Amino acid sequence: MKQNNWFDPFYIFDNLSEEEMQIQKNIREFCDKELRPKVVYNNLNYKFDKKLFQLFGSIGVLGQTMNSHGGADTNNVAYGLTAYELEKIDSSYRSSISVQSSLVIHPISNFGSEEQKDKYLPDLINGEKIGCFGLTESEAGSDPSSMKTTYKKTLKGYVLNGIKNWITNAPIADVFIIWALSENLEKDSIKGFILEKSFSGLSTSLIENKASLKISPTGQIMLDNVIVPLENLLPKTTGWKSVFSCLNKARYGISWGALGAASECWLIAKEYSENRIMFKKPLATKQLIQKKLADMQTEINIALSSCVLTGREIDKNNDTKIAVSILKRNNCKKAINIVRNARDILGANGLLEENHIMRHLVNLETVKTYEGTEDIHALILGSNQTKLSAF
Ligand code: TGC
Ligand code: FAD
Repeated sequence: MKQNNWFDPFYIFDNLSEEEMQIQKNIREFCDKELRPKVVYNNLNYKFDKKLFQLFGSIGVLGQTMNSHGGADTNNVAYGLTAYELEKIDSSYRSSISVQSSLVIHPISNFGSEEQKDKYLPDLINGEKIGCFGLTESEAGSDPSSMKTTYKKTLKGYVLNGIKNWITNAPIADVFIIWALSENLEKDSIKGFILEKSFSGLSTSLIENKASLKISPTGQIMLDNVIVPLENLLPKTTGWKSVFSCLNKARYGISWGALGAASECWLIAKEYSENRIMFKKPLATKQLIQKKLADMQTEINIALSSCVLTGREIDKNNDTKIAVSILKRNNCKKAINIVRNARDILGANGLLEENHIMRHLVNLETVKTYEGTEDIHALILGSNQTKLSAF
């Protein structure tokens, strides 16, 4: 009989395959060496080093489930574990690999032509090129179909006009996946395009003073009569479900990542409470503190189990979009509560940057918002159950 392990009561990590365990170990070592020592400084200074993408590429975490063009060909549980380890350090790092893998490499590999795949995927996978995904606009967030960005067909290709807002990596990107509607803004006319930084009429700006996800550069993309060659249309998109297939993949990674942030803060709070003497005894001897730790352990482990189950179903190519909505909504909500309680256990010390918790807390405000807010996922689940839309 295996011995009970307080950290892994369901034997989740114990039951991973050898390869999954090795990948998790490698990513954890990479994070401890390359990311953890600089994260507090980089966060205070809004600093994202572009060269990190080459490092991410070299350890195989960009497009890691791809089995061509240099992808590491891992399964989806390994991809989840990668997101979990990266977000233990900071949600910004997980965001950068999520966007590149799920929102840039995935649409090119699934909806692109062979020429597009050969041209763009190798450099996106090895980290030489940085990608971004432009769906959201100032007045089209939860409802992207209200977008105003348009394409117009010409003899040579397409002309794009519009402004995308709140786009991860936009200010540092080389490759832009842009979603646009035809000039009459008909919802079903949605098409995806691959744009390059050098295209005339394309410019970006940085959103300054963002109080959350400070390491990750977020910005706007301005498209002023940008001429996009015919061969840069993503030819195999089939309407909105193609757009949403990218979001499903990103939301799955986010579900694991949020648990990474939560686990990190849980363990920081546990250790602190074991060492902090108050009322002449360690805080960890107090029932109220133990209840908080028990709640953290419970929510994290139940959520992790569901993440593994969902990853296994994705690997079987089963439809998991509802499972992913449940996970994205639940794990972000639970993670933010866990991190808030961890902050509480550290008292005033919980407010210090070097204790990491406040940074995770404010980051999770972004994570809870992007890729469908908590309430939008509630409405997705409600309409799926009742077949009645409440949007
Ligand atoms: P609706 O009419 O329900 O659906 C249109 C078509 O799409 C299909 N579909 C899906 N397919 C695959 N996966 C999903 N999750 C799908 N959801 C819907 C659907 O079956 C239908 O197909 P068909 O064949 O009948 O045409 O679409 P709607 O316009 O009513 O939209 C529904 C809603 C509100 C759920 C959707 O707009 C939504 O998810 N809104 C949230 C917006 C959002 O998540 N934006 C994310 C932007 S990217 C980002 O935030 C990146 S953050 C960086 C990072 O990830 O780290
Ligand atoms: P809104 O849609 O205006 O929602 C505001 C509030 O109203 C929310 O609480 C919401 O739940 C609620 N609400 C909305 N509709 C309803 C309804 N029908 N019923 C009840 N309540 C409702 N987008 C990209 O395309 N690419 C990116 O790379 C990207 N990166 C991002 C990075 C960051 C740091 C952030 C913060 C956002 C990013 N986004 C990106 C945008 C993100 O996807 C949107 O912010 C998100 O979809 C929510 O849209 P919104 O901010 O316009 O909020």
